[in-house]
Amino acid sequence: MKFPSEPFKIKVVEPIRRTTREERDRLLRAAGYNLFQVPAESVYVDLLTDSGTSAMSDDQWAGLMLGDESYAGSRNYYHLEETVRSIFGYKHVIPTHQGRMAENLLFSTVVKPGMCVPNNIHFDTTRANVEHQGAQALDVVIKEAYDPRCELPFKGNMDLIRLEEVIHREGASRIPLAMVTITNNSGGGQPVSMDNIRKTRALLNRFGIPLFFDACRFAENCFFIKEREPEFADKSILDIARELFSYGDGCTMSAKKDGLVNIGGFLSLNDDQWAQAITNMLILVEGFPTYGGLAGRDLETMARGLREVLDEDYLNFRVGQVRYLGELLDQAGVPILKPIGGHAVYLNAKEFLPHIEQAQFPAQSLVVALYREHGIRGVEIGTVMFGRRDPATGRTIHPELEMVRLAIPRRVYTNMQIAYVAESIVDLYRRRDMIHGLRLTYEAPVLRHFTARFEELERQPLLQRAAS
Ligand code: P71
Repeated sequence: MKFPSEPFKIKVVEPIRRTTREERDRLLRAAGYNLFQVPAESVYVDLLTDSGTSAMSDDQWAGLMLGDESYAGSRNYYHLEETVRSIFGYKHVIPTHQGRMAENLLFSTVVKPGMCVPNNIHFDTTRANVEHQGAQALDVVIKEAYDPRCELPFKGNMDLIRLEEVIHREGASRIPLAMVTITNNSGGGQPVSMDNIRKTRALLNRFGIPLFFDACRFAENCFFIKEREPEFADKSILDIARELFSYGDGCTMSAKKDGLVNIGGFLSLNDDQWAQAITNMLILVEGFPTYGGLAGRDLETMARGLREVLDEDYLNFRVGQVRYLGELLDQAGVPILKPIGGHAVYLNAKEFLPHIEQAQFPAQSLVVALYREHGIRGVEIGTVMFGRRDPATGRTIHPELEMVRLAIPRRVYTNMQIAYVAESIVDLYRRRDMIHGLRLTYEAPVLRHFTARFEELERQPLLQRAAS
């Protein structure tokens, strides 16, 4: 397989520091073995998230100086509005400071208690914002999405049979909208096919239910459509995006991903009444409609980023770099979620550390070991993030997938640094027997992963464990 090299050269550099193992061990103890509590300056390669961590282009930085900081009617807003309309095609463009505010505004306007919102898989902020309205967030992705070994080209697809069942069961009047997350972050950054989107639209049309996209990684999804759906092989990413969004009634967007900016988002939709109610709420909580919680310069970098992200050389490199990391690991026998997603490689911690049972947090243990041994920070997507306590028994219900996500920031690390990451993980895999489980010592009542604290368990000899 051939991997694309970087379609850019580096004009500004940000030094990063290498630390010693002793230093990292000390930092881990102080952080209660929670990587969210470790200072970023002590991380060598930071793969915690691809959100808000992109490197902007010289054109975007030049755009910063053209920020029009007028309270009302900033020219940068008009530029953003025109750009969003030309790609997404919806009538109203409502800027927000990031994605979750777009979700909050949309759901607080149209979702009422007792309703439900289906999605392929809700991202945690989307789920939390739906539930905050007293409604139910339902995941209706195809069942193969939960099998890390199953290789399907569009593992983010909606399960249309289950979606129809949900509509019959709940009643269309209780479903104010359905969502599709592109790409499907919680399911491994997997794309949704145009075919599946067309069919989802047709199904929802029969019941008069609007369709919204959670569009954070839309360009990466469109790249996969071009690569994997023959009908689109000769189409531009822009044309694919236009067709995809034409099947929806609106979208929420965290521009911190495919907007190639460090902060920003928007909500875009066709419905005049919804837009008016949302705008009224926006003024109350976020800001005037031509800046939505951002500076004029931020709007300008977002407009420019949205154009840049459609560039095929960029996307080929971007998706190729993630694939490069995945393939290096796969070739060395490291268990990863397949196929390799658009923005991250996901390590399958259950298979990586079969000697650590799920109650002892194998994915978190792996995140800790990766940082201590090699200065690399990933994020746990497993029992710490998604484990739920059964209110009846007080016992933890473990999620099906127990993973470590290595999210690659856009245009930030060179392929040599990616090779370093692969080498480090292969080294860790060879020495995996030395990794211990963890014990939870503190958890907050909601979103516990950010502040949880742990202690390391003493290693139990394998024989003793087998006997116990
Ligand atoms: C990611 C994030 C950022 C994040 C958020 C919460 C905890 C840890 C990391 C954010 C998303 C997303 C999707 C599909 C909406 C948001 C919210 N992802 N939808 O993956 O992936 O956007 O952060 O701008 O509010 O690390 P926001």
